[in-house]
Amino acid sequence: MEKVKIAVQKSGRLYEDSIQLLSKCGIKVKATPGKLKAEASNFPIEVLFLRDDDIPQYVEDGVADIGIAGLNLILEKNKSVENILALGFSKCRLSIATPKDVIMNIPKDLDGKRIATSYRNIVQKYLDEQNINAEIHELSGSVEIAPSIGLADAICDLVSTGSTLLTNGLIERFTILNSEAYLIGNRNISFDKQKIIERLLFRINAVQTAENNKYILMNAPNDKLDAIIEVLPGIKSPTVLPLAIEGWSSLHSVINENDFWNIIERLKENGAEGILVVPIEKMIV
Ligand code: PRT
Ligand code: ZN
Repeated sequence: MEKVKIAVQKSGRLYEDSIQLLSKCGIKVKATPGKLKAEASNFPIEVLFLRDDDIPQYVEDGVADIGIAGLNLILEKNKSVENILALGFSKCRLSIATPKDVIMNIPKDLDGKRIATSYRNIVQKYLDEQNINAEIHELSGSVEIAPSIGLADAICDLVSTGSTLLTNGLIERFTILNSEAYLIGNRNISFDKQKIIERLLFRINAVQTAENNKYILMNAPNDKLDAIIEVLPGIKSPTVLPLAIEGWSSLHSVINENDFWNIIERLKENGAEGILVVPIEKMIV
């Protein structure tokens, strides 16, 4: 039977979450250290372990059918691949930063400046869009030290906690891209492989939906039920079950992570008691 080849970073910031995603989808992959390939034992997929920089090219060429890489890298490499799905991990931003004595209030202040970066293409596109004339110095690493050694006035690099900028005396000025890991795919996938990828996407979707939702249970006096049901969304509507005590019910529902605290507060105000919140492992709607 045909197998889908998925390219995953072999070590680094994307590795753990990529493998964990497959595992949450019930796909068992036994990675042996130093080995380039691993086959899943219970799903028609083969994992190729590569440097993240090579993943877009391998997917374009069809050496891998799909792959996981950061949006920053995908856009910088600018290969002909399909961006299938945002995966929600390895979140970071690509930002312009400068030492504090450089005046930098609006992007146009970059005019005439030298910018050190490993993201030449993304930065050039940004400069063109903003009609800014600046010089790009391409560096493959340690971009954050460029201003202190006099190589550049500004840098454009990935930021997550901001501590690297802080230790190097740099201030984050403008974000030019918000990035996260994406699933990318080759543009000419056979019908059989497409079917396998659809099965994988179905599972990823169930995992993602579950992570964005919580199962909630609570008790309430029957005369408060209407008000509480008003607050609870649920997939269709909340489940209401009678408690052993006369005049009380138990309500079960699913709520979204985003309005979680709002809903809890309103439930309490409306007379809910003994509220339990439980993580959901998979959710198929
Ligand atoms: O060996 P290989 O080429 O495969 O790996 P790599 O060293 O090129 O990549 P890796 O593992 O460092 O990063 C892989 C991907 O993780 C990146 O392409 C991003 O999509 C994502 N990511 C998320 C990050 C960060 N957060 C991040 N903070 N990549 C790099 N950084 C670096 C940044 O460049 C800077 O040096 O961390 C520093 C800043 O971090 P803070 O926390 O101090 O702000
Ligand atoms: Zn890399």
